[in-house]
Amino acid sequence: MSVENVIRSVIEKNPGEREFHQAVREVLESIEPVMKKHPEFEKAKILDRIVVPEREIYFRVVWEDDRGEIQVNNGMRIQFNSAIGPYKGGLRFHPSVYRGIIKFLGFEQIFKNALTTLPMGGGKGGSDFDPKGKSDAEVRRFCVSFMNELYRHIGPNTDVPAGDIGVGGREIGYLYGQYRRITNRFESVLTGKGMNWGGSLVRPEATGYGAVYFTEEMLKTKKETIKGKTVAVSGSGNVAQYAVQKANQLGAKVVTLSDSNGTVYDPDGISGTKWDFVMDLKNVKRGRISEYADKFGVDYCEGERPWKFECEIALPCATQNEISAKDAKMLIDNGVIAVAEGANMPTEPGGVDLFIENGVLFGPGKAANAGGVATSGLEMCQNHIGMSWSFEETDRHLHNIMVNIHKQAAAAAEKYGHKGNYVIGANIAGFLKIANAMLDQGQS
Ligand code: NDP
Ligand code: 2IT
Repeated sequence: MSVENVIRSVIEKNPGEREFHQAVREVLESIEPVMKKHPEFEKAKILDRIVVPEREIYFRVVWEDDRGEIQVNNGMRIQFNSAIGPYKGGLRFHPSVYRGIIKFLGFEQIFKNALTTLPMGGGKGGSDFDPKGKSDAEVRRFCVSFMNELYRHIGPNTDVPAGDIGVGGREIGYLYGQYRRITNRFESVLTGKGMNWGGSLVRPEATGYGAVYFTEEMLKTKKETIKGKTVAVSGSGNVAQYAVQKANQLGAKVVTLSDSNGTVYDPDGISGTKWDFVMDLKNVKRGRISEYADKFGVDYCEGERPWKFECEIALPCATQNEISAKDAKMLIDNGVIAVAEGANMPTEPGGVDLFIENGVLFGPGKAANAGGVATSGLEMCQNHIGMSWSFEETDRHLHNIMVNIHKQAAAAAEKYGHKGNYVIGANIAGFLKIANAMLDQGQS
């Protein structure tokens, strides 16, 4: 089938899964020139195959809340593609989770993981469970119940989940504890583990740091650096927190953070003890970002995103579709020169087009936020050899991987006549690896 026909069939066969349609369209439209050059892919029906998950697992998660009431949530794991390694990708716990979100994330993960150069296939999972406002005991009971089903589908050489929205160190701990109890095995079945039980240094920092390293690589092509630049960051979770830290370390000034309720704007910069306050607020107290504005007497914009504020660099680190075409226009009018997606698919297609048409350096999620999963790959590698590397060594690996992803995306873009277009470049470079692996392995 032609690219347009495959997209049409995906829409027909997966009704109502808007985010999945969006992710498929973006990848497939940019690999059209590759398909023209490689008739063998069309003959082997690579496109028809790549848009269908190898396996989808749906289950019921029943748990008891602190009042003794029974609660029921959905649970899922979508094992999308294992042509280059065991399924690998995070778990998302958020009320918005349904099949279309996990499928879009799993599909993106295939190409992202291929770009890291590490042997990891693509998968994603999650639940519509909302950890917000739940006690630790409730979160633990939920995680135990979730793992009671998930454990039979995962394994160190089969499928290795990790964190995503709503799943951080606390949740990975409860999930891992239950896996170990049920299976009687201490093995590399999850990443993002605690440092005393098989975790890797730099994994908590990796996605945010990686997004900033990627930004630096893009800026280098224009003989620019992040030093002295004003940066707008969205979100205030794991990815946002460490994007802010690395941007600060490299001499930039971060003026915004947000959550699903609103945005704080601090023209003096979110650094030093202010950054420490955010870490405590979000990771220990589990409070709202508006408390930052109360504490430091800065502006809080209820119900708004950060994109109206002047900045040279924008790092969307919250969630999908958080930069509309209108937001992109505001950013461009205010002089943005680089946008790197710490989140998965945070920019709507109209926004992506505007950035590219206007010469803004635009790093798509599957390249710019690949540092997280890459460091998960490094965690698996350390688990397999039974050793752990220092912070500096792991960070050096992460940095090299981000430089390499930038190189691969830039080279593929140039080769196919779209110099500087990292969307096309990342999609083509990732796709070629997967398509060739699928071809080599026959009709899997
Ligand atoms: P966290 O749960 O730690 O933080 C998520 C942040 O985004 C919170 O500030 C949250 O606000 C905000 N947010 C979540 N959903 C929405 C929404 N619907 N509207 C507005 N704001 C929202 O997650 P992470 O930092 O881990 O993940 C952030 C993004 O980065 C996601 O897109 C994820 O897929 C992506 N990513 C994460 C990686 C990782 O290693 N963790 C790796 C690669 C990508 P609130 O508290 O109000 O919900
Ligand atoms: O979107 C992502 O790449 C992640 N949430 C991280 C996945 C992982 O396996 O570390």
